[in-house]
Amino acid sequence: MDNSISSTYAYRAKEADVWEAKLKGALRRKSNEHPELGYAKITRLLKQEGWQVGARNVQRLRRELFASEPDVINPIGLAWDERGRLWVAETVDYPNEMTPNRVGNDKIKILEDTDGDGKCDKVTVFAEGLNIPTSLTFSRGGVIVAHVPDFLFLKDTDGDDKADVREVLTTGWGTSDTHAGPSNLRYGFDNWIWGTVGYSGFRGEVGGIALAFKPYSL
Ligand SMILES: [Ca+2]
Ligand SMILES: [Ca+2]
Repeated sequence: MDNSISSTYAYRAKEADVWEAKLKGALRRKSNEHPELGYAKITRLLKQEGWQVGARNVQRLRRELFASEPDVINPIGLAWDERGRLWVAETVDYPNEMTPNRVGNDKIKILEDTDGDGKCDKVTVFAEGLNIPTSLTFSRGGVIVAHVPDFLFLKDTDGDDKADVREVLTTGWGTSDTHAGPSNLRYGFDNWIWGTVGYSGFRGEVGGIALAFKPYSL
């Protein structure tokens, strides 16, 4: 789902590590039994015995519920941070309650598993009063939030996990239809923020460069 490790993933990955250690042991034993065989034939023998060689995490991971109502309501965008906490853009205003002053009932929450059982047990409201935030991604110690017509930068500077910086990074994202705005923001390996936008389009500036996406033109 995402480019970082979730609490649930990390929790279940411990099982995968144990399983991998057992597989390595089986590989050693089988190699000792058949020192004349190379790795490919050894793994073929192990597969005949039921070992899933080369299919480690895909085979061993499974999905489990991390959080649900009332801790989180109508999540529309998710991002896991480096501490295994889930940041959620939640919107009860979506899709029909877009406000002219862009103040509403929506929040950015931090959902945290503090006791290692893989389930959220702590909820912190990072930002509130938002109105239909549609995505978020981490950048420069804070989060970039798609909040049409703007992209906002929200950051906590005093350690209470509540945003005290709010800046408008770009503006110009179309507001004609809340279903068709910017979404799926991702911090790319190339240091660019990647995302999608639907037919609500964009006309504005990014990094000082004038840009437009359909239905608009420059
Ligand atoms: Ca927990
Ligand atoms: Ca703060």
